[in-house]
Amino acid sequence: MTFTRKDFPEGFLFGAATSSYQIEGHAFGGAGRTHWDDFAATPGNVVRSENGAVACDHYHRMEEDLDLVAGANFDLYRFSTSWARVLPEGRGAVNDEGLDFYDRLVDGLLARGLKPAATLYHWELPSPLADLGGWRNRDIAGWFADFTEVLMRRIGDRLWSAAPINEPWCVGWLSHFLGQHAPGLRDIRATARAMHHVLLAHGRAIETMRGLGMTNLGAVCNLEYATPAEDTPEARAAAARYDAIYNRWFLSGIFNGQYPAETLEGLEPHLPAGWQDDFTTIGQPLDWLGLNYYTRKLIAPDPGPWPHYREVEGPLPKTQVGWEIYPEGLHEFLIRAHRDHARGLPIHVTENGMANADRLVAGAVEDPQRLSYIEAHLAQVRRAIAEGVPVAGYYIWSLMDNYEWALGYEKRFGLVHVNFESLQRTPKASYHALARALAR
Ligand code: IFM
Repeated sequence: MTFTRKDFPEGFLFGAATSSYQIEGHAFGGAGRTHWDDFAATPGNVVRSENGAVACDHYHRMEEDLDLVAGANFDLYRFSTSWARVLPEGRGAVNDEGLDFYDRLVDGLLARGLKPAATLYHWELPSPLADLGGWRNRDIAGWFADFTEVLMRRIGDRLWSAAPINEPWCVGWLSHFLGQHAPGLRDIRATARAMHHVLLAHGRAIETMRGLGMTNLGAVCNLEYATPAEDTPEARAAAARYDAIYNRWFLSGIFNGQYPAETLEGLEPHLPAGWQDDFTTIGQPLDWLGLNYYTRKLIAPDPGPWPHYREVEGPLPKTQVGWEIYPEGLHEFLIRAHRDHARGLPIHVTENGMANADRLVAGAVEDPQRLSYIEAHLAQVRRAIAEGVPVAGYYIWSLMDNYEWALGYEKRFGLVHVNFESLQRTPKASYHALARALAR
């Protein structure tokens, strides 16, 4: 490692991140069915039709996994909670076993001196709510607020931070326009509604948590840097449209009380009536902003229907999932998010990391590519801090190899290798290097 903890401001937080459906094992502990179980059971959606029924069996191995977080000298663990584990039908009857699980998780973190950073929703919508239209139905904001209340009455008193929804772009665009995530729709009207309702639900959850007296509440958005594929006005306009849909819709909605003009061009006719009146709820004051950053895209104009662009293969080195490695994009987004949206709020890099074709050889995993990736992105974080951006934390995706959604189990993002047959955990070289760099 080319850095240690001392190269960052006093109190800067280093963390590891995971999510419920990707690690817990949804077949265990009385969790209800989710739209990811349905999506994965439909041939062609997920590599080998794999699902999160067992995943890393974190449900039964939680203590061992929390020891791994502490063993790397992290300050914080970012986890998510499954709506369907707490409320198997999405509404109504509570699964006490599910609440007990998250209660033990929070206590286990505190016992190890780790800060619990919770995200309420990381994509596993209960199937009975999907039957009612899921994110297309405005009522989801109320259902989500009710889930928030049930869960946070139980664990909210001991959390270090909480955010309602992980990566609203994935909930809205990736799942309803591109059809690559559950529920797998490709429908512009569904997209517009999901893109709006996900922010409304975010706002209602913040209101609910404030009502319970909780503090340190934030939002977690994923951003992807858009580079024009050629030096033409058309390509620049296409990249700006991509940027508006991916990056600015959510940040502007939450912090600026409006949606970007380039997105309204295509989505406004499909938004629900009265959408402009929801910005007071959507814009509930926050205490921090979380950014998830991995890559950039080269964008070219396209004569087809709105949004009139297409992605072009880029020349930079790529990770196991084919994403170009472009650390400068993280610097750019930290500057932009501070200047245009968060305006002085602490910013946390809530996810950053890479998938690599890691192999266990003689009991060890050498992953120098991951170390370089982390070092390069941390260098951009330090650059932004030096330029006055209040970056307060950096969390690695992910603690361990896990279920990479439509890509199944073969893409390895973890600091810890998981053998998905035996479920044995083996810390990789990057884990050991981080543990040394973060030693107090
Ligand atoms: O695995 C995902 C995670 O669920 C959300 N952010 C990006 C990660 C890598 O694709």
